[in-house]
Amino acid sequence: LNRGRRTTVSAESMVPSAGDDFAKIVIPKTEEQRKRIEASIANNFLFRNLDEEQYKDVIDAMAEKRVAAGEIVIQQGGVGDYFYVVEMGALDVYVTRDGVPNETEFGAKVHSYSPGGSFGELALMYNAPRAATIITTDDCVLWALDRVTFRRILMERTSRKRRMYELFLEEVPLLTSLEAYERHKIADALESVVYNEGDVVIQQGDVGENFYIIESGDAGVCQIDENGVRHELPGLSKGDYFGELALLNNKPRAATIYAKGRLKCATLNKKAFNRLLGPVVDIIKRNTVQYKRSSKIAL
Ligand code: 1OR
Repeated sequence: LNRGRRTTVSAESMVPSAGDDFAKIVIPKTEEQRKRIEASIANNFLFRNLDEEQYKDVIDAMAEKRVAAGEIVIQQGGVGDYFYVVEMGALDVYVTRDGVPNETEFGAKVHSYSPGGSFGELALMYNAPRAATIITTDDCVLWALDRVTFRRILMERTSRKRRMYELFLEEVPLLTSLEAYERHKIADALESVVYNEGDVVIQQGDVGENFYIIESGDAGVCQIDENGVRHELPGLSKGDYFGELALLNNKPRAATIYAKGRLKCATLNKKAFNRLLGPVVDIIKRNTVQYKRSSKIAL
């Protein structure tokens, strides 16, 4: 790591491509660098569902940036140039807000990033000033994606998804205490699944993989007790969530959830659930007390 020296993004070459009216940015890379990028974006939702060409274009355009601990990567109010993915190291996010006391020169610390995280998309998406300051707390290896490539390949899907889930997530009671930006990150990770009358969403006794929020429709809940007797429990409807218990407790599914008519759910996998719902996990845990009352099996 070139400690103490301001790092720059290495020079890029423009390769005109047949049939396109833009020149793709291609920064030459070793096979080893490509592998490191692939590992860094493997679990990042913004890179999900890219076709082969888009995936290649993104990797071609990325620039390796090594930044020593204690450096500012993004300054709030600045102009957006790059979107970043973290390969190694850690960074803190600070925001100054009107009326909120400033704990540091850069405001209050609101978040941190670790390997696999990404940031800097907002200014590129909305042509807005940088919304936060981001400072390395450790020597970092970052991958920087230029604004043009970000907008061409990653922006459409990201903003479409954030818009699609925005109104819905605002109305989910569990999530009202979150910052709008935290709900955007949840939107990035959500996947909608549709079920038809009678379809089983969760089977009692199964291993828990996903968390669900009902976008539309109704779900029935039933439980088989120790004697094999089936009990129908209070049902769930729009804005309700389920599937959290097995994820929280690492236990088998405690009930069966099935569709009553057409049911549409937004789902998060276990990793995203843990990462994105951390700020409301106390509310979720408090709410599980209600199950203890109606459950027909020991929880
Ligand atoms: P950017 O291009 O504006 C700063 O550059 C980046 O910090 C921003 O994109 C996001 O990727 C990232 N509010 C706004 N931006 C945030 C936040 C944030 N956290 C990370 N970034 N909040 C923190 C939510 C936990 C809301 C604070 C009010």
